[in-house]
Amino acid sequence: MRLVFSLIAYSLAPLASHFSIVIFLILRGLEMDSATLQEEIESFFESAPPLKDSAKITDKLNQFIQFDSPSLGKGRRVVCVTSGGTTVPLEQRCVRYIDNFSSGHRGAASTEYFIKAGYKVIFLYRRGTCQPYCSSLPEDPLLECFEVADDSGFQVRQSHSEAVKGGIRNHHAAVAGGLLLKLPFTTIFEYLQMLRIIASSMRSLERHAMFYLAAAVSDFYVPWKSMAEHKIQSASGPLNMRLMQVPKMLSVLRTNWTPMAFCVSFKLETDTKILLEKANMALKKYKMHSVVANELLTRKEEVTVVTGNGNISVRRDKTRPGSEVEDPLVELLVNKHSTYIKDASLSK
Ligand code: 9Z3
Repeated sequence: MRLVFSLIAYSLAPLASHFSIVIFLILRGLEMDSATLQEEIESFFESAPPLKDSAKITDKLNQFIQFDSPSLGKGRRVVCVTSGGTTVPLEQRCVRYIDNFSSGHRGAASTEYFIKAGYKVIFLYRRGTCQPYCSSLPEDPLLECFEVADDSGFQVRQSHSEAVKGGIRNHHAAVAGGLLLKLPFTTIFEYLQMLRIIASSMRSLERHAMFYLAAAVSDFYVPWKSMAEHKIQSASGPLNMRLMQVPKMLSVLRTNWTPMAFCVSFKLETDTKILLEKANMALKKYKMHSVVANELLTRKEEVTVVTGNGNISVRRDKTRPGSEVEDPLVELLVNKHSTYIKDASLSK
């Protein structure tokens, strides 16, 4: 790529017309941009603490993707749903960290709708956040759903028995049926390393792969090597800290890791005035197929799906009690994914 840019640029430069100089500068700019991003990404991964169990995770992923589809799952669609916020540790033996807000509800609910629509789901989630098939359970299911029986065994409380039975049944069916693989992360380092491994295992699925990137990912981080090893001491006075920018992995995901996958990212803002403009920028800059724009306070009621062909507003059906915006949202994206797969077969 770099060579091509240089060749075109250098062959145009001698023309010395105004036009060729402009092209020359644009191409040089593009070349520099992609080279710098590549360097930033390499330096991020090199400086990250090695991911524990990466070989085990790769094995699990390969087994999951190949299960019931010996031809590397070409017929079956697989979606990677990311969910929850990443943490940014401030100390290597971490006592303090910066967090990104996300309860994990969007990711967990969407996972259930994707499975219903016939997808296999890789659920990459932040430890401790909402889980699929648990939305009807109380906050502390173990302590609130069970009671000690007379014979000193324990039983499900009558009031929660339907929710517990339904949750266990659906979760078991999804996992045993090879439709759900759950992988937990905590830090930004774990999240991005796992996303890269997942992308490389999904590459062979080509257009049948989808990314649904609902996790709230930190934009800033402290490089592992420049991070304090021990707990930062407050006796030293106010804390000055320089955070590096996390390189935007969305563009490498799209162009290098899984170039054929259908990619949906999310844009969260608290100021509605800039939301759609930012989502549009993300669509173009990272070459996403769709960007789901949502505002923090109304995110459970409505979202806007921003695409190259215009914006689509998606709302929760208020007339149905318990309805969720993820239901029509996933339906819309599944249809878009179908069109994307069909387009490839038409152009063959
Ligand atoms: C989202 O926008 C999600 O929809 C929410 C879901 C995190 C708001 P909950 O988990 O909330 O149901 O409580 N996720 C993406 C947020 C994000 O970090 N996006 C980046 C950005 O906006 C782009 S990758 O810059």
